[in-house]
Amino acid sequence: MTVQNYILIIFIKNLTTTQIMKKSLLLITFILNSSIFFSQQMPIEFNSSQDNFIGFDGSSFATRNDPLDGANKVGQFHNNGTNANQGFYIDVSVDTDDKKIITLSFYSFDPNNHNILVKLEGPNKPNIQVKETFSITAAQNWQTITFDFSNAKNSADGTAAAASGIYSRIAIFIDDDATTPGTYLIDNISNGTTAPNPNILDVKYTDLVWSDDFSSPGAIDGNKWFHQTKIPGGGSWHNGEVQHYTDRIENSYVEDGNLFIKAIKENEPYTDQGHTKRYTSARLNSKYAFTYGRVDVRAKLPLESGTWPAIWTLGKNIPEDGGYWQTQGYSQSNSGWPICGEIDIMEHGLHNDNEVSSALHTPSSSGNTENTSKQILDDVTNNYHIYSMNWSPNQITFLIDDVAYYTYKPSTKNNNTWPFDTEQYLLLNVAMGGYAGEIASNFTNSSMVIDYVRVYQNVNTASINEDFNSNFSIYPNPASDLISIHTNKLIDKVELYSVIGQLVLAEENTTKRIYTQKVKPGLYLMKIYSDDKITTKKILIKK
Ligand SMILES: [Ca+2]
Ligand SMILES: [Ca+2]
Repeated sequence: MTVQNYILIIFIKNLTTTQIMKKSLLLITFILNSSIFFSQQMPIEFNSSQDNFIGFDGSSFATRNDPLDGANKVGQFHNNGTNANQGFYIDVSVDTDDKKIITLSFYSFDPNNHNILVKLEGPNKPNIQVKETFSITAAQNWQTITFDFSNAKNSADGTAAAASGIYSRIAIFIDDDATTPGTYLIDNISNGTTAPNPNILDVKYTDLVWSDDFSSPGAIDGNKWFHQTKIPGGGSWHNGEVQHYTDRIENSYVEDGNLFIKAIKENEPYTDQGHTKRYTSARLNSKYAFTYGRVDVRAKLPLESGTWPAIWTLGKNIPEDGGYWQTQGYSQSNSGWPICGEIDIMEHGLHNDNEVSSALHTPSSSGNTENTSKQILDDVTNNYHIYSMNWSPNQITFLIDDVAYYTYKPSTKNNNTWPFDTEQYLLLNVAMGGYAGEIASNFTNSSMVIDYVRVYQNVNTASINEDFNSNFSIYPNPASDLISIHTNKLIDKVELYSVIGQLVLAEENTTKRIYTQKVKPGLYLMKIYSDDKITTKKILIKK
């Protein structure tokens, strides 16, 4: 390449950039519209703030509790009666190719006859509608109304028009053609598709990369575990806990294939680091840290009042004086808790007996326990349960006995909501008192008993990569309103980029159908994220 040609290319690039700048405002508006549009799927259950209808011509919408079930959220639809065509709409993707029946649950406070007209709108096709007139079987109760869109009518001229393809908006008219004021409730607007399971694992980690099965009796394995014993400043552990953590074999040892972390009420108060305490226990740090993967811990738990067993992780960069990774030089002064991130795989002692909890601590929750869920189990002291955490780049899912029960997946991931793209290490401990409450006066000792700790990742990526691209095909190509992805892999995320590198569409579901009605014609690159890997496909959108 000559210098002159080089300059010419820079000139062309600059020109293109200027043109892009002029269009950027339009493009951003387009992207925002797209993301709002594509985020909404059937069924509409009014549990999300996105399930928000817009009333027009004197109608108004709100969400409220179901009068018959306070735990259920429903939509409240109000007509003020000033206009015979008043109604409500929501932008939602409705695919009518497979299923042409729409049902909704309707609740009337009055016993009168009503009609409901449901209209499906565009894009780029005639609006169609179905109107059902019905009597109220029982006032102040729910009944299901069914709309068959294989016998729909063209909204413009009333001719027969069966639904086909994907519609982008549902409009609902209650007492269409009448100026009847009234307030009604609607729930479960469905076309037979099921809501995606929020707890589905997006990545399955299968390669054992680190573990301890606790098969050698005696002291814990010092190659794998570190005794964290140094008291934080002030002479007490956090949260008002009353124990010393020690490296004595009385407080942590391996026996019968299990690790015992034993909290003890000492006969003679125990003095360490100049502080005398009545209770001792152990707090282990793993000498292994990792980013993403699955952790399985099979354990039995102490249940006595005031005991607080925990299986959890902290960021390796936490500046905690006396923590293993701090002693190894990894501490960063600007990564104090909760900036370092904390993943609580299992805690017991904070709720009812046999009620365990999982939680995340991040800067966005100011360290508070906002992102949390709990489960009541069967006899956590005498029965082993497997406490697991599945941590991918997209979500952290908690499982008990291989059943997923809680997923943390913030829609916006940044340092505040998601300090989880760097290494975390494991902690195992039994605290006493503090948030776990008063210790019973007759407490003597009690143990968390751990059969194994296992960490899985996907390490055999080299062999997978060769075949990885061939696991995915997209069709049709060129595409118009819909791109289907053929694969038997789980999909974490799909992104569509224009040839100038602008993100025009992102889908974080595990969907294999990508709706592109609002994507302009042109050549695009589709990035498919799966199993921590990315494959890129070219796709032409034609209209
Ligand atoms: Ca509902
Ligand atoms: Ca074992």
